[in-house]
Amino acid sequence: MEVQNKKWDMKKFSEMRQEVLNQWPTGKEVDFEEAVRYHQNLPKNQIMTNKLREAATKNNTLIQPRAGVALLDEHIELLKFLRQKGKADVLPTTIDSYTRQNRYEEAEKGIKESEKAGRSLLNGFPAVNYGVKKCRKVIESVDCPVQVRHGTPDARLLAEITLAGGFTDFEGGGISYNVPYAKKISIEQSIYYWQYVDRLVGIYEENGISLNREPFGPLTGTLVPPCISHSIGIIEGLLAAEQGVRNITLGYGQCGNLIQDVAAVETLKELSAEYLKDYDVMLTTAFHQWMGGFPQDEAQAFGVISWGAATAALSKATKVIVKTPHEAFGVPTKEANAEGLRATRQVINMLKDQRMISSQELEKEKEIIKRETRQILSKVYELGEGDWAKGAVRAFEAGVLDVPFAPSQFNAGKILPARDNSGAVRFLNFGSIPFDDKIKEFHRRKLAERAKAENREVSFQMVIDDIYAIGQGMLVGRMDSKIA
Ligand code: 8ZB
Repeated sequence: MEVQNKKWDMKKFSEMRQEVLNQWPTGKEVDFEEAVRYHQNLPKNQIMTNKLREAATKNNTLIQPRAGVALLDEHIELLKFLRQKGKADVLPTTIDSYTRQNRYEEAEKGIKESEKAGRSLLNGFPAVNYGVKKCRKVIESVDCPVQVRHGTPDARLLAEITLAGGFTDFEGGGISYNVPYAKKISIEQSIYYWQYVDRLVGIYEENGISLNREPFGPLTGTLVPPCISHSIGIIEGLLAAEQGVRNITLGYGQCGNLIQDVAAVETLKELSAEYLKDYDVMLTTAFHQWMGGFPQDEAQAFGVISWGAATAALSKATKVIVKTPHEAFGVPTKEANAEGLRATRQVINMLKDQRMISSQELEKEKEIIKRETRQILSKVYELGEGDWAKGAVRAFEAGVLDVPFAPSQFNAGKILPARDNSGAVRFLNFGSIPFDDKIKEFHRRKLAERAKAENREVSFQMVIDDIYAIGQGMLVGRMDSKIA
């Protein structure tokens, strides 16, 4: 198989569909025509694209938690709680790890054991096992749009069931839900699986049902330079649009330096509009509060959460994905989850009418991110001989696309990021990223400034120190100044 960025024809899609729907008994509940009618009757306020369009028009930033538990009633109660006590604008359903790996037998056991124990023993909601009707129970219990959030290289059946089940937004992509999540699945394979998901969404669109797709911006979540996540997000956006997707939210994970982060969200908007100009798509943005290691202390965690909220508001991201004070420990209680939302809401409200002053520094940072992203994407396009899917596969082989700290054996893993003296994420190792000398020189100079300030050499130790810094109460990993 060589994957191509070309819209699938109905024959190819329908043949695969039979196979997909047979993967688990609940696949039989999917009746596409009936699902279209179900969506036609959904209240307007439960359609994600409506909420996103309204927020984008008014320059508002929506707040969204992550949440998912094993038992249906408990999951419904959780979502209602986050809406009522956390004032979430839009809700998620986070899928458990077994389902993400297509291990539905084990998910089934997880449900049974959770029922026995009377509490969730899975780390998310096993939507495939529950099937279409039970997904609709979730949707009908709340009064806002609900998105599927997961981490699944092969999400074909999950998409069939949840979209037929009334979810109006589906996270992920062929690169962003493979490279950070899987070791052994080729990029080609996961792009192919995700073309199916995108084509499915495209077919809903062709039937008048507006759905949203959101590539997973943060990737590994730790010190990912903006140009890397921008390049991958834009490629996934292009692949989705080719299959008929009309509404795309591109994501970015907070790095921690305000100017770099605002520059990142602004350039994500500008670059994606530029690269997707030939497609009729609505583009919006999702800002993820810090995705790396968190402090254990809840008060410190609220500091991190609030700084993410401030950055989201100042960058005018369409949506912010909210962390909780339990982040360092795992799946949060619903109370902690609502607290993260309320802290975020407070800051967003206080900043919504303020703007970042356009400064030379901000403009310079934007220019750098744009040049870097364009240089990467040009090379991807060249390697693919004009085909973004082929280009993506070959770019990973060549290390032209390279995600730091990713488990995938199809990722070169040669680049190394480190913070500069103001905490912006720079490149310590370029691997095979195709930057020109001017950009390489810029990164070297920025890291040299930090080295001088800390009176040490630029080295791998900085990378390690930076990985742990926020969890230890800092942004830049200067080993002399931990507070925790
Ligand atoms: C890649 C996403 C990781 C983030 C959170 C983690 C982390 C995962 C759940 C969840 C609430 C869940 N996360 N699963 N949050 N409920 N079932 O996603 O804590 O922040």
